[in-house]
Amino acid sequence: MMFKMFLFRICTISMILSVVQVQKPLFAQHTSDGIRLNQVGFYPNGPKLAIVSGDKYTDFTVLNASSGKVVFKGKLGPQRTSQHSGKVTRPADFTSIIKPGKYVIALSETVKSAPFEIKKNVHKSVAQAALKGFYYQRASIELPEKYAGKWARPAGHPDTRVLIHPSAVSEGRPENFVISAPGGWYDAGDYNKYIVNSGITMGTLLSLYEDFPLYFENFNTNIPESNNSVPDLLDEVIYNLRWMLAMQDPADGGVYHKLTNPRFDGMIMPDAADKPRYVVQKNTVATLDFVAVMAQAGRIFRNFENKLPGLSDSCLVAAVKGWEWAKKNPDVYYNQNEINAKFDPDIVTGAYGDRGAADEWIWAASEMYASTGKSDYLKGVDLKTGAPMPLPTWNMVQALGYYTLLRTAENLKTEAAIVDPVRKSITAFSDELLKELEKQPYHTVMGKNAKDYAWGSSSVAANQGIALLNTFKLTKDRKYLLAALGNLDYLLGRNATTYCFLTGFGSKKVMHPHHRLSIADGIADPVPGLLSGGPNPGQQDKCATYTSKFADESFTDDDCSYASNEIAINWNAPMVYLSAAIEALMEK
Ligand SMILES: [Ca+2]
Ligand SMILES: [Ca+2]
Repeated sequence: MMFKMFLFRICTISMILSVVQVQKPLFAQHTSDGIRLNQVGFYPNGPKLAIVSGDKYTDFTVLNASSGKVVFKGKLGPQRTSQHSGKVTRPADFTSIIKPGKYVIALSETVKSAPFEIKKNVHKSVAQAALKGFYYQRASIELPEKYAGKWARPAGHPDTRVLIHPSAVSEGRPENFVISAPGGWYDAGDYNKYIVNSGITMGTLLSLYEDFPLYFENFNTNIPESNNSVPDLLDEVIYNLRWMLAMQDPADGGVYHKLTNPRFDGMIMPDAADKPRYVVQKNTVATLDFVAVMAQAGRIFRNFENKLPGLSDSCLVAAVKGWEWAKKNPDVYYNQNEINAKFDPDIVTGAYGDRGAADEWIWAASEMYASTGKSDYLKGVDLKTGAPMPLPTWNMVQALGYYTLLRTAENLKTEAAIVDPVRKSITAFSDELLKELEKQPYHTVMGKNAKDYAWGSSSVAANQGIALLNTFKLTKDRKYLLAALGNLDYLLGRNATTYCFLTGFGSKKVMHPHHRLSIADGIADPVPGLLSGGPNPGQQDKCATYTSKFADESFTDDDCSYASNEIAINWNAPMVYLSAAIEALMEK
């Protein structure tokens, strides 16, 4: 409790300090929360839109940020009304400014936006930071200042002496048998490592590489592996891949659900953590997620055999063994409450309990087919293309399989009967998103439906962007690309909360994510490059600092808020994908 009070005091002091700091910069005394825009900036050749809240203004100007000279005068577009709050907004379109520079939007002498940039490669630093965010999440390793800057820290959670939990006992691995499974990324604001959530995260990052391999030849994130002539995106992925490989029972191919403390660590740094760690029950969902990741990784690393000898083979062998285990054990589900009723110690960390594996079969089968060319893997798997495509989430991954079937169809000469319905499904999903875009209060497909503001809504926006980009690839119709860019604008500030959701970026920054590393390190700035979960009207954390219950505003930049302001690897991965893919496509 004392520790909590102490933290509270630090937060209060840093809040006062940040208020003082805000008053210093040139334009900040006039900076208005009423002008919402991508706070990072815009492409010279791209659309440029700000959203003005309220109905007080009819005109706007754009000023050169250093000279104050007016460079553009415009009329605000027609009024729109938020379906969530009933509040009105008007768009300010300044697409016609194509000259690179720093600008400010003004509604009056005193009501102005913070400065923003128009420049080429405007989101490259965003994409690099979002990928670097994974480096900061690395377990079991020291982060030296050379790579981590002021967020340098000693190693923690070595995970070289991990116990077999009684729920995970098998022949040759009795209770409390010791295995070694070091490395990998911390999952989120906590320090545990979950196979299911690693699944979608790895699939998203590996797909980014497969979709844009050339872009990553020149994409450096200043990590220890930056000069090894393997793309840094893949180096980062390998750090988690090697941990995942250690989570497979070598005797039978089944994969443990997670590597975890029984209870969450306190708000401490990793090197202060000393609780025992366990692997828990092998199950079908975790194993199929593992299979999909290993199949995809094995396929990609075939091209790196001289730099990473044997890695591709190890992944493909692990994938086949996992597939065989899942075939023999098709309905073993992780139920934490049941396990706790039967075994000790009780495990109360993130459950990631998923009671439906039909989507994991689709994803795993698609990856196995794509890596082996053997269509037998798809036999007997219902691709479920008759129903609307569900957006990827940690427990609903079939779209990851669709993207892979789409990506590899030409090379594999996949039967039209298989891939045509997949193409239709992805396109139908995007067309549904685009309906009535012109009526949306922030002119984004994100937020059209209240259900978009689920837990981790930022990842909904990013994953919608990925679906749109896949549709752009299919159709070459630029409207899908621009709608994806609109969701990136949403994440970087064009939203009802006024925040830029990626730590370290924007004029209105997230400063207090629910993230143990950022809370415990004593550094005012949070670890950079992490995507805050975003608005979630569930408000399950019951934090006292929410200022609105409206779905699109239900966010608080407070470290108590695990429901709206946590970070997580499965949210960061689509942010990396969206920002990097937009860079690759807009700068073509
Ligand atoms: Ca590298
Ligand atoms: Ca599932």
